[in-house]
Amino acid sequence: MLKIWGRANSSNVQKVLWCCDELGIGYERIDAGGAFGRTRDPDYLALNPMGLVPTIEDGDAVVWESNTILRYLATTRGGGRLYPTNPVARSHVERWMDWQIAHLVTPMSTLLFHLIRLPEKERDAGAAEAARRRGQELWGIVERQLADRDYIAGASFTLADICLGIFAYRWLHFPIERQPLPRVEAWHGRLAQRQAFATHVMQPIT
Ligand SMILES: N[C@@H](CCC(=O)N[C@@H](CS)C(=O)NCC(=O)O)C(=O)O
Repeated sequence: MLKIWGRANSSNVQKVLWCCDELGIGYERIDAGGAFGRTRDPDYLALNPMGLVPTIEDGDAVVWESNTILRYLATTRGGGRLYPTNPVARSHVERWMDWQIAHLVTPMSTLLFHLIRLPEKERDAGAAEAARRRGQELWGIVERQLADRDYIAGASFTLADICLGIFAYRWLHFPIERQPLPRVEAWHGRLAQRQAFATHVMQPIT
């Protein structure tokens, strides 16, 4: 049985849970990170030297970095429809996965911490506002990407939708001012029809 280490309110853990459900992969999830701790214990650090979640154990194989986990699961569990083997089609999926981790995560994390997660007296309204403005720019890029396609990388749902979809839910539910993004909202609506998104992502943001 696949073992997933990580608390269920983590965006990066949610990616893995969502992917498992899409591919029909059974798993055991073990709470770790945040208030659950465990990630600084020597046995956890031996699995993942960053001391972050998620980490998966698949038999003897240990994989960490959420987007790497998604690629591993799709590759080992017949997930070609989510992660095409054609190099050009694959590059369309991968570039958005990389874009999420290289660009989108920064303002989205700042918003999470400075609007929700930090105690109120530690929140920095200026940092939150700068992140909101950056987030608006980045989601504007996604809005334009969706001009001629239903999903991030083309006509069908892929790993790229998992990586960005979790953050779209947050962007659309953070208590912030947002310029309208009709295509992003329509795409989010399509994701919301998927059972795994409803189960793992459409949850209180904490
Ligand atoms: N790039 C890493 C980031 C992992 C990461 O930052 N995880 C956060 C949760 S989303 C974490 O472990 N935070 C510390 C904690 O939960 O204790 C990935 O995608 O897996």
